Amino acid sequence: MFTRALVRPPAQNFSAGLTTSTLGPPNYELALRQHELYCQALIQCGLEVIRLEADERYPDSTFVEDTAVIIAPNPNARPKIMFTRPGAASRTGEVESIRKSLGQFDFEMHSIEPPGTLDGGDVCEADNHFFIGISERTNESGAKQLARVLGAWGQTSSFVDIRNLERLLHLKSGLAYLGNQRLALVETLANNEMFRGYEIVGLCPEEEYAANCIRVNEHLLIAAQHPRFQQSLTDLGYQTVALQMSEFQKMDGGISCLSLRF
Ligand code: CIR
Repeated sequence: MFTRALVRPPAQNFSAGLTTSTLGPPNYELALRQHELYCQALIQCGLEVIRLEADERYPDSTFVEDTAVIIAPNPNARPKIMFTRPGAASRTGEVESIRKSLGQFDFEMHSIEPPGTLDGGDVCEADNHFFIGISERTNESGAKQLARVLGAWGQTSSFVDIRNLERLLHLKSGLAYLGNQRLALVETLANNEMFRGYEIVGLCPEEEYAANCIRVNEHLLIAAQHPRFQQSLTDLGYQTVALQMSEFQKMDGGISCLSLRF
């Protein structure tokens, strides 16, 4: 069960962030509205939402997920946090203010050290197992550092190399854990041996963007306008909350990237 989420609204210079998308520049006002609705959805899921100030020094700083990996294996254990070292040079400075904000909580804290790089978007927790993407942003050193710490915490992990899968910025651009040994997967990942043993909810190519969804307690937050995926989830009994994400999609961001949940 999650009880809190940390978020940061987009800054006015949001459109100056990194992107590979060809959807055009985001509309700042609309991005703010979509962000607010995202926060409301988290509240609806029972979370306290901790809102940081927008930070113009870092146009991508609304994507807070990339700065940390939070692990709370069981409600009685002290939660743990691995601060990342984001793989894009323009984003490395984002970690410091997140570290400060989370300093108020009683976390056991670790950090990825050079030469390691790791983005939180490459880390998918599936109960006690973690899939760690090796990507353009997360290198082997970063992945190994996280795996080592996870091992010490009694968690297992495996690496998924996505460097040759062009359309995936991060592992979680194409993969989500839905609970109950079930994964949402885009086609390019669906046949990967790594995911054998899981029940797979596949996404058709036109709806790939929706693979980035999050289970928040009893709800599943998904990107709106992906009817086939939403219907599959409803048929499986999930309570979905569909959110407009168009302005974040233009900057390569998805549902998971906009919060750190713990
Ligand atoms: C970036 O390229 O870093 C941002 N424009 C998007 C980051 C999205 N984050 C995520 O998927 N976890």
